[in-house]
Amino acid sequence: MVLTGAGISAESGIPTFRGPDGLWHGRRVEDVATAEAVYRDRWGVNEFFNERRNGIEGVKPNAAHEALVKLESKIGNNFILVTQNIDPLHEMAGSKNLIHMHGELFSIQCDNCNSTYFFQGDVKKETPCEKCGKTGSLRPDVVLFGEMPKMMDEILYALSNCDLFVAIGTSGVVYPAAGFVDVAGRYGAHTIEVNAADTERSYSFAERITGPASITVTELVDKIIGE
Ligand code: BV8
Repeated sequence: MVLTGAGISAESGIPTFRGPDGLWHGRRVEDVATAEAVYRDRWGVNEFFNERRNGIEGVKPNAAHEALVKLESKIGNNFILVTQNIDPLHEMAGSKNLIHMHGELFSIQCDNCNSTYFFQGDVKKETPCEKCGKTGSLRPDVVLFGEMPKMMDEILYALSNCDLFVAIGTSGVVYPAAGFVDVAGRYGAHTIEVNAADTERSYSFAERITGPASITVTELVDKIIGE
């Protein structure tokens, strides 16, 4: 099982959350990434995600995304990829068995009819829901602080059954994802942290590989498939 965070997309040009050019710098998390913020300032939240949707124009997967596709093609359904990222780089690279536990940037949710659907461009107050036609009820289909991550049953099943758990490019500060290493380890998996730096959870991993993901993930995959 592989868990990825913003660090795997950094070399594709997408800013991470907690780095110097962090996405949340200059913006209070409480203002843009919480369930409560949607009720208090729906259009501020939509504006934040409009900017991110537009900022992703022309961004491409990097060697780390491609290495994970190579691993999946070698080991088939013994591979599962869970990402905290809402960018589409894993699927653009060709990953198949993929869970976006924090949702997807190009998916929109209507709080009037509860539908979710693919959406590009800006969500505005006057943008009608494609399904029910109502305006003023759209928000990103993204898991904000205080909201339930997606597909937790499938994730916990994979954690309790995997032999190898690899966390790539995540700072280990956001739960429940930051606690996955504990679950996998308790069920006997070997755990590897791949990151450019130390993290809050580094001490929990059996093995650590330090360096940029485009190099470290490529090398790790070649080692796993014996190339
Ligand atoms: C929930 C939306 C209940 C999408 C995000 C007190 C204690 C513990 C927990 C809590 C607490 N109070 C509240 C909580 C729960 C809370 C939480 O964890 N708060 C934290 C901050 C204390 N969590 C929640 O609310 C979650 N929901 O708990 O519901 C529940 C629990 C269990 C089961 C069911 C229900 C919801 C969390 C989701 C929040 N949504 N974002 C979006 O905006 O994209 S979180 C946001 O942070 C992103 O999703 C992101 O994925 C996530 C983590 O960030 P990272 O991906 O790790 O990115 P970051 O910038 O932090 O780090 C980048 C890393 O990459 C660094 O380590 C860097 O060194 C490395 N790197 C950089 N460049 C490279 C590199 N590595 C390799 N190569 C490179 N080139």
